[in-house]
Amino acid sequence: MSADLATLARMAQKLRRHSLETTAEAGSGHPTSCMSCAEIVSVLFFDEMRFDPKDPSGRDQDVFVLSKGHAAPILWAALKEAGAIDDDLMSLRRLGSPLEGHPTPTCPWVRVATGSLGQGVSAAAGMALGRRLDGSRGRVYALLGDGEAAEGAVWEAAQFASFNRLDNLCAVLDANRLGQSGPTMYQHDTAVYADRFRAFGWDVAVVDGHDVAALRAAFAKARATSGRPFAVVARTLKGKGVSFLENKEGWHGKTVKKGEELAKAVGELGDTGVTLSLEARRYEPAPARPGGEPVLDPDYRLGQEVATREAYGTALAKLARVCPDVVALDGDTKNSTFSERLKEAAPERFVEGYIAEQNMIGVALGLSTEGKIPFASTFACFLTRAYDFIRMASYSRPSHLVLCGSHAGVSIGEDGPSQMALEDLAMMRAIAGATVLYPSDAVSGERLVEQAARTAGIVYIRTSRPKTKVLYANEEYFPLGQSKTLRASAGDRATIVAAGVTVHEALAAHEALAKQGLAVRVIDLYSVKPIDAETLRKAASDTKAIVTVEDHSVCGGIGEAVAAVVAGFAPVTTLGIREMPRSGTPRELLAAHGIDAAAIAAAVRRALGR
Ligand SMILES: Cc1ncc(C[n+]2csc(CCOP(=O)(O)OP(=O)(O)O)c2C)c(N)n1
Repeated sequence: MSADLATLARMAQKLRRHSLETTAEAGSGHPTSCMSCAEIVSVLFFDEMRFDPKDPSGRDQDVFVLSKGHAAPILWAALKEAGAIDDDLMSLRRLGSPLEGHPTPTCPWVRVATGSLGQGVSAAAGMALGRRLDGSRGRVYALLGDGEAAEGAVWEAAQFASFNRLDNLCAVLDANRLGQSGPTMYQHDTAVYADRFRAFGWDVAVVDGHDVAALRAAFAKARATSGRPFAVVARTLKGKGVSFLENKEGWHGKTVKKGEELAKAVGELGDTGVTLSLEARRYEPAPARPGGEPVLDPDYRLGQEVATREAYGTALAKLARVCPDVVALDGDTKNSTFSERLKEAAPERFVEGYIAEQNMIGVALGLSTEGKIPFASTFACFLTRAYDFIRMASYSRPSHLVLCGSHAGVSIGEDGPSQMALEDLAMMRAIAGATVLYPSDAVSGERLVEQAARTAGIVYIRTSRPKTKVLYANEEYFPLGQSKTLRASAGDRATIVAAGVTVHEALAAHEALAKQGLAVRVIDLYSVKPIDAETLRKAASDTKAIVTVEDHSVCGGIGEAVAAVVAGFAPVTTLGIREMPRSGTPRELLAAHGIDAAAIAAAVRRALGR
């Protein structure tokens, strides 16, 4: 049963009171950003959304994404008032409390971490898409700020949602006129936002965001809209309800002082004694999802020439056949990354993200919260522009989120530096909890795709453009945190650690050095993170020198990863990209940057003083 309008309005005042009191207690936070959206949150949680307050992970119910994550206190207040959490609201921002400064899934009602503005609508679109794929009826609501709407990614998401006809998605824009350090671009000109959403293919209602009846009517209209997403543009006042805060500059991220100031603010809110008990409201159950084990069977011949990017696509298509939860996304590079092979195998599970990488990662994250195993691919260099989305995704602790970056390094050749990923290993290694994989041949490529589907959290797979020889038998396994020692003997004087294309250069260097009577060990570091510290340390104590070689910047890549684990055991020489690359053939570039077989052999001799 829905609450009456007067009760919803009083609940909004109560949510304001909680926001003021909890932030005052914490001594930090954003009460005025909560106060502008109090009616929006009240109407959503206590009238519009269907959910079971006892079941945060339940399917078949509506979900809420607080894109303007700094308004976390009002989310905690609404959840508490709804009976969905029993945490002490006064523990806001205290170490150990799930009620953090910005939402994270430490609170089970939070599906994606927010607080880096401009990301919530992408994640919400991914959730909406996942629901459609599953035939589940739950709707998705995302609340964003007007200042936040200056982020380009918001409009990437808007475009994606209408293109994909996500009519189960509703965005609410809390247009309170003020940002952090001053007024927002368009202040209270709500027509600008409405026009923008319409231009991006959404249906829109512009409302007074403090009028609960108008909000209820807008949400009803949104629910009744089919074929396109719906935006509620709500004109509001920051700090609404308290005379010395309302619509005033200089109060963003500031709390009122406990004592007299807080008492005055709370006094102005009037009656806040309302309580509401929410009954569980959910949709009829969606069809059960069929399961499937990610088991692959590579089918390659030793010595066959196959690019790892192609092996990725082949593996992905096979995976889609055995695993119904696997979904692929790509940023208009599917014919280069070979993710198009999944599209051929299971077209309904291929999501074209077009050239909007930030949104693609946000959508992939949203899909993962719906139980999907998303594989998102593009040229590795273009993932760098989505790094903030990747960073935030790690705080969302996704069950699965696989990213594949193809065209790694200078070995792409003629296209030149704009298309070469030279920073991706550094970037992905730095993500807490991420797994970083780097196949050198088609078999390891396929096996690492299999591993990625089984591995929780963010997994990065780095693939290469040139064809490389198959090195491994089809039966070979590639466990995380291990490596493959491809050449070893009791008389090894040095160890070469390589990955991807440089494994093949290292093997050629091994041969050349052997002809000169110098035995060297060769290690394929396919699991860059977690790293095989044991094998590396043994090699470092068995041999006199370690030479690492990578088609990546020497900063933050394999060399530094290896050096960190063998420090104190053996000296490390790192070969990698140190200078700005140019166009050229792959061969020329490997040589020019000192990472081909000849350069490796020379580095080994130097390291051994020969
Ligand atoms: C990407 C990003 N840039 C900057 C910030 C810092 N910041 C936090 S809140 C805020 C202002 C937000 O304004 P608006 O979206 O209008 O939200 P309001 O607080 O007014 O509701 C800023 C700049 C951030 N969190 N994320």
